[in-house]
Amino acid sequence: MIQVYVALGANLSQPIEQLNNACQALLSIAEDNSFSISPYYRSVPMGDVQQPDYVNAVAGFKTDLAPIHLLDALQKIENEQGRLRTLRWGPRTLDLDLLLYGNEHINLPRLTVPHYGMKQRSFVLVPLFDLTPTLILPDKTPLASLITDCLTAELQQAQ
Ligand code: A4P
Ligand code: MG
Repeated sequence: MIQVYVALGANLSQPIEQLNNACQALLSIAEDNSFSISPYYRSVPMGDVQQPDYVNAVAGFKTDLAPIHLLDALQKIENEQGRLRTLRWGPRTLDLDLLLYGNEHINLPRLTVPHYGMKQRSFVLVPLFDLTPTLILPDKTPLASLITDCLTAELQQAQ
């Protein structure tokens, strides 16, 4: 059984309800008693598209599903909650990104793990830290140091 982490994001059609529904669906694919969910955070949209604020969270659970089957299951949940794929980085009812699959590095045409953007996104790092503050990423970076880097990157040096 593998410990996995999934990022949840929504900014359309009652985002909090979207996340609540997604949790129910994820619970049904998680091994018994392994599911946990971070607090929900409101975050400003990343990227240039004008769109409503997001609600973001991270879920952790254990699974026997192979990586690509887990991705299939996540995309099925997205589709069931009315996800339309239009604009890249555009608004969505539900986005489920596979952040970590144990300590594995995965490079398949449909799946890159760790998720390519996770190290720069405070709306992913902070809820992940809520679940597992001592986490070390597969490349041996401590999660806590990524959060410090992310904060520092938001400040500009004056001189
Ligand atoms: N894919 C590859 N690796 C993965 C993975 N680890 N997890 C492929 C999930 N999917 C993965 O994703 C496009 C393709 O990525 C999938 O078909 C899958 O095979 P998508 O969900 O269809 O498209 P997308 O989400 O629009 O693209 P992308 O690049 O994944 O967008 P992001 O990075 O998810 O960003 N601002 C805030 N504040 N909060 C947010 O949550 N999210 C986005 C979307 C933009 N701005 C945001 C937020
Ligand atoms: Mg996505």
